[in-house]
Amino acid sequence: MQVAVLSGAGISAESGVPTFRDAETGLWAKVDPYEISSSDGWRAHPERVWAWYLWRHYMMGAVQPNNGHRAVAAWQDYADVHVVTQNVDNLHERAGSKKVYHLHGSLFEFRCDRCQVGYEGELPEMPEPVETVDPPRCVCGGMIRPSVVWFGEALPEDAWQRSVEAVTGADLVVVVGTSSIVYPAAGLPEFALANGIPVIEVNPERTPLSDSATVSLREPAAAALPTLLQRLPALLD
Ligand code: BV8
Ligand code: ZN
Repeated sequence: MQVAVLSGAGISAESGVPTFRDAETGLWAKVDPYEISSSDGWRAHPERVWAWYLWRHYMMGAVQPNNGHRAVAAWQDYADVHVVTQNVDNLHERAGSKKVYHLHGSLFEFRCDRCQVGYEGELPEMPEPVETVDPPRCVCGGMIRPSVVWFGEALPEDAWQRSVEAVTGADLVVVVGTSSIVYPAAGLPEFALANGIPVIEVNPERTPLSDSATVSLREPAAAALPTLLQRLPALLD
C-alpha cells in the first residue's frame, strides 16, 4: 500500500513549534508571517527576516518529534510512505521517516541570494529572539538567506515532482496539520480526490478541504495518527 502524508505546521504544534498562523507569542506577535516570509519582505528588511529565521532555526534544536511524527515513521513498517511536508523543520526525519519532500524548503539549508552557492558557515547562537540581525555576506557580496520558499517564489522542482508522483500513486492520502490555503501544496489533496484516491484530513479545526475530504477527523495529530491505520477499515467502509 502506498500512503502519501501531506503535513503542515500543525503536526509540529504538539512539539511546541508555533504554527504559521497561530497568533505568534512575544516578539513575532506583531509580525505578519506573509510579509516576513516573502521575497518582498527579504528585499525590504533582510535583517528582520534573517533574525526571524535564525530564531526559528535555533528553536528547532530545543524541540523533539511528537507522537504524530513518530506514528508516520512507524507506518513505514506496513506501507510505502511518502511524506510531503510544507514544514521547514526536520522533525519528520528525526522521527525516522525516510522519504520526506520539503515543498517549502528547509530551515537547515542556507545559500547566497545572489550566486546561490550553499552556505556552510557558522550561525550565531540566538538564545533570545531579537528584532534584527544582519545576515552574513557571501564572498560575492550577496547576502546569505535561508533555503526556504517564500511567497512569490517557485517550489523546488525535485520536491514538487516527487510529491506529485507520491500522490498520484497513492492508495491513501493523509492531510495533517495544514490550513490548506497555500498553493500549489493545497492542490495536491484536490488532485487526489479528483482521481478517486481517498483523502483523510486530521485537524482540530475545519479547513477549506474539510467538506471535500473523504473523511475529516476533528482531532489533533498526536492523538489521531498512532491509531489511524487500524481505524482505516471502519473509516473508509
Ligand atoms: C508560488 C516559507 C508561483 C517557509 C511558506 C495571491 C497573491 C499572491 C500569491 C498568491 C495568491 N494566490 C495564490 C498565491 C500563491 C501563494 C499562495 O498560495 N498564497 C496563499 C496565502 C493564498 N503561493 C506561493 O506564493 C507559492 N509559490 O505559487 O510560486 C511561481 C511559479 C513559478 C515562478 C515563480 C513563482 C509559495 C508558497 C510557499 C510560501 N512559503 N513558508 C516558512 O517560513 O515556513 S508558506 C507557509 O504557510 C509555511 O510554509 C506553512 O507551511 C504554509 C502553510 O501553512 P500551514 O502549514 O498550513 O500552517 P498554518 O499555521 O496555516 O495551519 C496550521 C494548521 O494546523 C491549522 O489548520 C490548525 O488548525 C492545525 N493544527 C493546529 N494544531 C494541530 C493542528 N493539526 C493537527 N494537530 C494539531 N495538534
Ligand atoms: Zn554569493
